[in-house]
Amino acid sequence: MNWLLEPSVSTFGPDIDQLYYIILIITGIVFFVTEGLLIYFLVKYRAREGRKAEYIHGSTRAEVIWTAVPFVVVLVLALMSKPLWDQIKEPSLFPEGAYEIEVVARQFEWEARYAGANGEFDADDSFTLLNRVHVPVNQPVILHLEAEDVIHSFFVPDFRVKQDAVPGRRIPVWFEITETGEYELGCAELCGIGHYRMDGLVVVQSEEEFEAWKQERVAANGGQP
Ligand SMILES: [Cu+2]
Repeated sequence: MNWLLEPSVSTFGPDIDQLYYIILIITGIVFFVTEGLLIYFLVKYRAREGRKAEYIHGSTRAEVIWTAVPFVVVLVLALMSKPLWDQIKEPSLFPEGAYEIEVVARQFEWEARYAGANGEFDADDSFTLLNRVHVPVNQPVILHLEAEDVIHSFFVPDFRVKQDAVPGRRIPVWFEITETGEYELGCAELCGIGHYRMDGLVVVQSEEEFEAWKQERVAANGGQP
C-alpha cells in the first residue's frame, strides 16, 4: 500500500509506514463515523414548526464507553510504537559498526563532515561538504547532528527520518538505506528567513562508489562535488 507515501528506502521505513497506516485507518474510521452522525443528527433534529427543545442530562454509560475505547486504542498504539521508537531513537540500541558522519546545521545550510582514516573529524584527510551528504548503501550510518545558531530539523522523507538539530547538543541519528539514489533533504523547523532554501541531497552510493568518491574528495582536499 503506497498510494499516499512514496515507498521508503530505509530498513525501518516499512515498520513506520505500517504504524502510520494503522493510525490513519483508525482515525479515518472515527472521522467518517462522527462526521456522518453529526450530519445525520443535524438533519434529524433540525428546527421544525411546532417542535420544542427538550432538556436531557446525558448518559453516564455512553460517556464511560467513549472515554474508555479511545483510551485503550491510544494505549495499544503507544505499546505498538514503543519498540520501533526505541530501535530508531535509543542510542544504546544503535547498530554496531556504523559509518559515522557529522552534520552541522546553520542558517541556512547543511555541512557534512567526514572523518579521516584515523576516525577523527579534524584530521588532515577529513573534509566537509555543503548541502550534500554521501552515505553508503546497505550499511548502518550514524549522523551526529549539531546546530550552530537556532533549532533546525534534519528531514529526509524517503528515509522516514526526522530529527531536530539543537544548539549545544550533539544528537545521533541512525539509518540504513536499502537503495542507491539521490534523496531530498530538507529542514523541517522554521529557522529564519531563509528556511525555505535550506535543502540538500543525500546521495546513497554502493560501497565501492562511496569509497572511490571519498578518495576523490580527500585528493581534492575537500571542496564541493
Ligand atoms: Cu533550518
